[in-house]
Amino acid sequence: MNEEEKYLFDLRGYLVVKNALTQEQVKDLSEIVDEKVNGLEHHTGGRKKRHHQRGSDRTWFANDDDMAWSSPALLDWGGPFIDLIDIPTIAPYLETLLGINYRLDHDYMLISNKESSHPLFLHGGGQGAGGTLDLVGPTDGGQCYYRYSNGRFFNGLIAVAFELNTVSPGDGGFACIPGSHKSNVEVPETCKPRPPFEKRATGLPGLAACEIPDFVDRVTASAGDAIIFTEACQHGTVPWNTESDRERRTLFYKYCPHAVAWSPCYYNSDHYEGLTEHQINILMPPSAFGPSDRTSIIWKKAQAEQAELMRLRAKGNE
Ligand SMILES: O=C(O)CCC(=O)C(=O)O
Repeated sequence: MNEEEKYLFDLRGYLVVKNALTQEQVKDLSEIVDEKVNGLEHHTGGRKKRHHQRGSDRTWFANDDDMAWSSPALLDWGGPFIDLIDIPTIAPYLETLLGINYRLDHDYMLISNKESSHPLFLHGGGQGAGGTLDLVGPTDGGQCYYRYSNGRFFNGLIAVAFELNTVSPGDGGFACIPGSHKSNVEVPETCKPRPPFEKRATGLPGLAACEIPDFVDRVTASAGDAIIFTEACQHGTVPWNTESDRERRTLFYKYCPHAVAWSPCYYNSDHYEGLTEHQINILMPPSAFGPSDRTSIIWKKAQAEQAELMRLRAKGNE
């Protein structure tokens, strides 16, 4: 991360990393998304509708009988999705913004197209500015933080958003209030799109594209670019322009310092094949000790016990 990028990240709370993915990676990932998304089509009222999300913040299971740690994740799609855990074009940014012991907390995919045009819901916000409107604002214990001191960045959560298709001006997509990661004042009334989480119902109004204030940056990117942002920066999704023939396909990989956890579910590195030592460390559950020998013994044991349980259950079902 060069000096200009450090300056801009501190100033605005986000950066666009050009060509974070090679065109070959974009192609490989897109082909898998095509295959999986078609498989996920479901019917609503006689009309075929595409699921817009896969993976999750890992706060829910796909099935009631899912085992612990098996909440939906993009990593389950394997291959190039596993590679993204730790790629050389992104790793130096994560090290600078989070320190060397960072972990992947959760991942998900967002697809926007002609059929999906949700209102803007801004969330996040440094210094508690997200307030009670934030998803985890009332409960996060201050983990949505941004700080720079003694020449180091400190972030409670860093999102890496890989764009698989180009997002041009006017399309919609990622947007944020630059600098809001350092603001001390709550988001203005004009940007309060939804009531508190517990009072939400579907279809509540947010901000339509035409109502979005000028101080919100609508960020464009080319296929293969990655938008890196701190969750402390107020951000959200601008409704997709239904006139656009393009589809937005974004893969989010969200990282935090090793001692921090957002998701109540952890990855189980046994579920994925061919991981490097560094990838295993990045998937480790949280602790203030980082991926040390002491902590890995504990998690290896937990994973071995889960494997044994799966084996016994499978045997019981024979
Ligand atoms: O890129 C976007 O559409 C925003 C996604 C978002 O709000 C989030 O991941 O928290």
